[in-house]
Amino acid sequence: MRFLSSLILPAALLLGACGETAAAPAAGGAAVIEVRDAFIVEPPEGRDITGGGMHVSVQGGPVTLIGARTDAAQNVELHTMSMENDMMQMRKVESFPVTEETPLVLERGGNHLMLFGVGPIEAGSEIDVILTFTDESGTETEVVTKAEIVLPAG
Ligand SMILES: [Cu+2]
Repeated sequence: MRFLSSLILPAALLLGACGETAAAPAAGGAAVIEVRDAFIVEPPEGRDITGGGMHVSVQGGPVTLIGARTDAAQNVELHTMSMENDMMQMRKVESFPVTEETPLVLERGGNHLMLFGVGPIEAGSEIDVILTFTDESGTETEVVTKAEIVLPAG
């Protein structure tokens, strides 16, 4: 029952945020997605590009993260980060898989969200980030999560 109780909180947040049961399983018992620890890094002074991350897990079948958006940014992309020729390279991708065995971790220095055209956001505040997933049947599900604005590392 410990796992079940961990699912209740995000669902309750969703209900409060938008009145939709976005994290609830679709008809037919589809996957249940849990998003936690979402964050967006406060952009440096004078910049409107920044990164963010979160932890996404799923029960009941694999899903695919195919997009993210927020009122706080004009555009949000999914990026990978890897070492190529001794250089850290970021690359835009169309999606990230999430399975029961392998949760999706978006983080600084790894796979991440990249936000462009970011409006004024301050460390310590929270913004809604809307994530779009598809399941194996192609059904789209939106999950709204609260992302904390955090200070740049170092
Ligand atoms: Cu990036």
